[in-house]
Amino acid sequence: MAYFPEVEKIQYEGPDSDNNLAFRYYNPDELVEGKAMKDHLRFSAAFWHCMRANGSDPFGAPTMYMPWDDGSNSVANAQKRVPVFFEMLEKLQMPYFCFHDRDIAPEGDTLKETNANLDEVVKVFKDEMARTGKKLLWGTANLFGNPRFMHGAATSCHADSFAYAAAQVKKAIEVTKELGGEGYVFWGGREGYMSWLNTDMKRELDHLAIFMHMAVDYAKEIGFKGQFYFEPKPKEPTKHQYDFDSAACINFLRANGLENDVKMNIETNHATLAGHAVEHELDYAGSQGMLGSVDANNGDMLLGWDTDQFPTDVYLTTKMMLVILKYGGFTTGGLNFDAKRRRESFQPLDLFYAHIGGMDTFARGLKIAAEIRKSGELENMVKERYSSWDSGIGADIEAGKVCFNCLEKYMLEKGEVAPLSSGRQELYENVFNKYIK
Ligand code: XUL
Ligand code: CO
Repeated sequence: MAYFPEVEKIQYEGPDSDNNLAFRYYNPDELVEGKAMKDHLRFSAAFWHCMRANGSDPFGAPTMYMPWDDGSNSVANAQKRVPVFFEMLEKLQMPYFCFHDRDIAPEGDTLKETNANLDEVVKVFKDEMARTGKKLLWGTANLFGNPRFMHGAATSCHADSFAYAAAQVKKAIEVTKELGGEGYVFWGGREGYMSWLNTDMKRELDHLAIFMHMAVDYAKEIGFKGQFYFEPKPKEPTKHQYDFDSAACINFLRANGLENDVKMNIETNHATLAGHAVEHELDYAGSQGMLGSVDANNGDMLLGWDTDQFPTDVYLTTKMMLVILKYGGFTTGGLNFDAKRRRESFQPLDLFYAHIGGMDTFARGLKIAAEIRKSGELENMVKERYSSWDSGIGADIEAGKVCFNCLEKYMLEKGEVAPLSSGRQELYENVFNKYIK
């Protein structure tokens, strides 16, 4: 169409295709475990990375070639970006998108003006959504960019920053509802601290809980039915982010009575920064009944920051899909590409190569994960590893039938534990590898 004339709608052509503008694995209607791939994967593109990441870094100027953008901070320019984004979604067969309030519309001089700007751009989103049938996976608010949030937003030492953030999130939830959003994400931004010396941690954490409760209450008040998510990230921009990882976030939610209203949005690169593998983060959230959605990307093991690269590692996506399938798949959530092109990949066409790669890598991971599950080989090995819990003393412990006294008696009679079995990590890795085809 208008903005990407060199790209036709991307079609599935199969693994042997030589066409780099085709899917080799993502075949939206193909059934995997009885469900269409598109319904398993629920792909989403991030407006901020696609339309606003200009390629600048701390050492260099913007590099991205975006001929549709006049570079100004006007509402008209913000509106012009929207159909470009939707043309990209259409050509990629991408069913969902996500946005931050400040990515889609510029701030004005007052909150009132800023809200009015947002409304003007939201109108264009509504039109484009109606025209294309694309849907909003989740919305969120940028509570970290403006200097008024330099000390944080909900956890700021300044009450006014908290109040502004609340007003901003109120509006962002309203807009998300207006666009039929299926979720709303809290990501800490600057909800953390740099120096312990100047920080009242308990007070900040209490404020964060008050803030999230207000958001949840307001959503109920206006009838917003979308799912709330909390997105962990251990550092960057602050040294100690309160939303460090799944375990820390879930502890915070439970400690503050938010566990029934908020699930987790797990991002691969954030898991890595926390010193975890993403499958660990997903499984932790899933095991607690809180696996909601995924920000799909990849970091660079040699760089210690949030590089937000597109995922191209089939081992990674296979493990991710194994966890996601294990917990029954997505309901409200999906795979949102919170990923951007490298600054050297500056041409519009690179947006397509980037997303095609990410989509294909997840589709391939899904198919391999389904094969692994179908064979039951790995599952049976794990089951066998824990078999001492299926009968005898193990089953009694799990059933809560025994106490320390009984276990002492049992062990005094037995004298020593039964022979242990090998962990066979290398065998597990070999078996897993066997399926990567
Ligand atoms: C930041 C990040 C955010 C959240 C939404 O690292 O991942 O884009 O996904 O605010
Ligand atoms: Co993210």
